[in-house]
Order: sequence, then structure tokens, then C-alpha cells
Amino acid sequence: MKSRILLLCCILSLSVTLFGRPMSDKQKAAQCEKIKAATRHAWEGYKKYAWGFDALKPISKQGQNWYGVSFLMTPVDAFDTFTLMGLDKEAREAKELVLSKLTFDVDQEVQLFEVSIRLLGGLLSSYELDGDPGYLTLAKDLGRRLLPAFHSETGMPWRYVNLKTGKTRDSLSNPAEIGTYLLEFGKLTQFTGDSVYFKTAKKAALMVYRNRSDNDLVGTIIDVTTGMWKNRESQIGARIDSYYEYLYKSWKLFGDENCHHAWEVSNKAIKKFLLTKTPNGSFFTRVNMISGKETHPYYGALDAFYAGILALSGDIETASEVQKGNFYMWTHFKIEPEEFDFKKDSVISPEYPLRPENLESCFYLYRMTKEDQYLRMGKRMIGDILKKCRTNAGFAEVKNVKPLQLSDSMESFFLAETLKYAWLLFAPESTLDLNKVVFNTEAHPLKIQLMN
Ligand code: DMJ
Repeated sequence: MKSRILLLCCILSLSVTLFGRPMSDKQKAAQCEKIKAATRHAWEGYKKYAWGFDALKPISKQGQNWYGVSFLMTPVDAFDTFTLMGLDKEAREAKELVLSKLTFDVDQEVQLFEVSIRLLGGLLSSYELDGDPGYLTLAKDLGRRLLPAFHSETGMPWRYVNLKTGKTRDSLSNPAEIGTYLLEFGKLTQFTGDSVYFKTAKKAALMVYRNRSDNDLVGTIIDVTTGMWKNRESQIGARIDSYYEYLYKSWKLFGDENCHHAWEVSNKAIKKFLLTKTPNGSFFTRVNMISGKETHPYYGALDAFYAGILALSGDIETASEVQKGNFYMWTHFKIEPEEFDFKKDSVISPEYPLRPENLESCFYLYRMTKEDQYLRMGKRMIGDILKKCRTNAGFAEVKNVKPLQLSDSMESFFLAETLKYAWLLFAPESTLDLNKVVFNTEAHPLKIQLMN
């Protein structure tokens, strides 16, 4: 007995020496303050140089729009982050701008996916958090204007739709841009009482699932008019990621059993064919969806989200192995690259556009395990971002992780997701209850309510 206690003490003191003491509440609060200050800095830059535009160019200090008109991407995306952080003045400023200026009554073609996750998701979560009916009016108007995109032969949406005319374009789409509407459209169904939204989104997502291979995998590009795959590479990153995320989350948010089943089947196949163990942690490789044979051992910043969804779904063992790989990717290159070859340890795409996924997974793993290692990982990552990407006007994306070079852009998801997940990681758990909300893929929290 004595020797056991002695051994335990030795292990404890060794881990304190190796990894430092567990982070105290005071240290966590200090992290939160640092992240809040960074959020204020980014918003000040937007206000000063890009007021009324979609986004800030943080080096040249100008505003930038995605299209001919502004849809106020940054204030819509940032409002719930400000609210959660208790940045009341900033929340008021964003709200005033959005409710006084945002209109969707414009003859403008938009990309269905981006507008849905950022604007529709942002407006819906703003409505749930703030209660102002102006947000819901905007969300309903936008949802109605997006519906024509789903008028294809298969029910899978076209990539672009004109908000005034309903004219659609580009049938060569991908699972993410087809299957990432369940949460936002489901909420619209609950708020309007019109079942068309959820039915439409569900039909589209399950059409991708129906077109899976015998291995239960999906490819990267599919023609929405024919259901024929145009690129059969299966992976969990760009152009597929949030399709899987929404299958699981649709069950979590609405209790949808069909989506849950599709998630279970897909996740099993992903773990069988893609999950690859290495001494640096686990990564998901890329394979041919028919043969299951490896095409490219590439992994990157977007793939990193999967550890979070695994943790949320209860598979902590796999999630922690994948997060080990995620953190390796971050530290090995000083800041994670968009893509790297995990077998050769070489960079394939060198940019880092301020993405949230690695921090997002840390947040979920910390919430599920309470292990200090995730706080330390998060501290390192957000520390690097705030130090290396800061400019006088905001935070700039990285053009090249090695040698470090910045580029003149600050995506709205930096405020919607990266800063939010980083802050939530260190914030008291009571600020957000994961039994009550589910995040959309742009980190907009939506209240759990089962679908009738
Ligand atoms: C965000 O717009 C969403 O998280 C999307 O699902 C993936 N890409 C960006 C962030 O990296």
C-alpha cells in the first residue's frame, strides 16, 4: 500500500514537473481577458476602416465585400461572440448596424453554403440569444430566398442562387455544400411552422448519403443534376467536413434518427478506411471511395474539426489520438498549414487563414474530459495567433506558415469561431451549456429543441 502511494506521488510530481501545474481559475480568467481584448481590437479595426463592409483588410486598412453589395458578414458573424463574452457595447454596435442596414432584397447571386452558415446561422442564433424580432424577420426572408437553390432534379442544391430572381448556377457541388443546411433550415421550420425548410435540407443531405459507395464513403465532387460523382476522393476536410458534422448534430439538435443512423454508418467507415495511426498522433488520410485505397496522405487545418465531433459523440479515445495529431500539426510548423503530407511531414498548402477547427476540438475535448492538456494546447495556439497575426488594425491571415508571411484578409469566421472557441475553452462552463445548445458549423449556438 505504502509503495503504491509513493508511486502515485512520484507520478504526480513528475507530471507537474513535465507539464506544469494545472491551470488555476485565475490563469483561465487571464486567458479570457486576453482573448476578449483581442476581440475588441479586431472589432475596433472593422469599425474604423471597414464599417458597413463584409470584412476588414487588416494590413491595407480597408473594407472588403464578397459581392457587389455588402451583407455585413463580420457584424452578423460576430454578434453572438460579443454577447457570450459580455462585450455589450460591441454587441449593441453590431446589432444596430445589422438591423438598420441589412437587406436581402437585392438582385445578387450568392453562394448558398457560405450565406447559410454565416448569415442565416448568425441571424438565428442572434434571435435566440437577444430576442429582437428584427433578427427573425431577416432570417425568414433570407431562408425563403435561398429555397429555389434546391430545385434540381435530385433535390441536392445548386451552388449559387440569385436572391431576387431565384436563378441558380453551378451543378458541380460537394457534400459540404449540399448537406450543411439541416440545422439552420430546421430552426426555420420550428420558427415558421413550415415543414418545407427541414424537409428540403434533409432530402439534400440524405441524397448524398444515398449516393455513398459500398464502403459507405462519399466523394469530393458530385453533379446535383444527375447524382454522378465527378471526383471520387474520400476525405473529411475541405468540401466534405460539415456534411458529416450536420448528420451528427441534426440528431443532437432535433433528435433526427435518420441522420443519426447515417452518421453512425459514415463514422464507422471513416474510422475503418481513413483513420491512420502514427507516432505523432492519428490523422485521417484520403482514399478512393470505391476501392478504399489511399490516394494522398494529406491532412490539414479543416480536418482538425473531426476530433471535436468525435468527442461530442462520446468517442474520447479516438478523439484524443486525433487531437494529438492536430497539435503536432500546429507545433511542428509553428502554426498549422492548410494541408500537409503526414507521411513525409511536408507542407502541401502553406496558408493559415485564421481557422478555428483545432481550437474547436480542444474546446470539446476539454469540456468532455476536463484534462488540463487541452487548456495548454489551446493556450499555445491562441497565443501564437494573437502574437504572430496581430496588425495595427486587426488580425491577418497567414499566407505562408514557414517562413511566416501575412496576407491582407481577416475572415468573419475569425470573430465568429476562432476567438469564440478560444474564449469558451477558458471560460466557466456555466457561460454555455452543451446540453442546451448545438453550434452550427460557423459556431453559432442554436437551442436544442426536438423536431415534431
Ligand atoms: C467556416 O466557415 C466553417 O467552419 C466551415 O464549416 C469550414 N470553414 C470555415 C472555418 O475554417
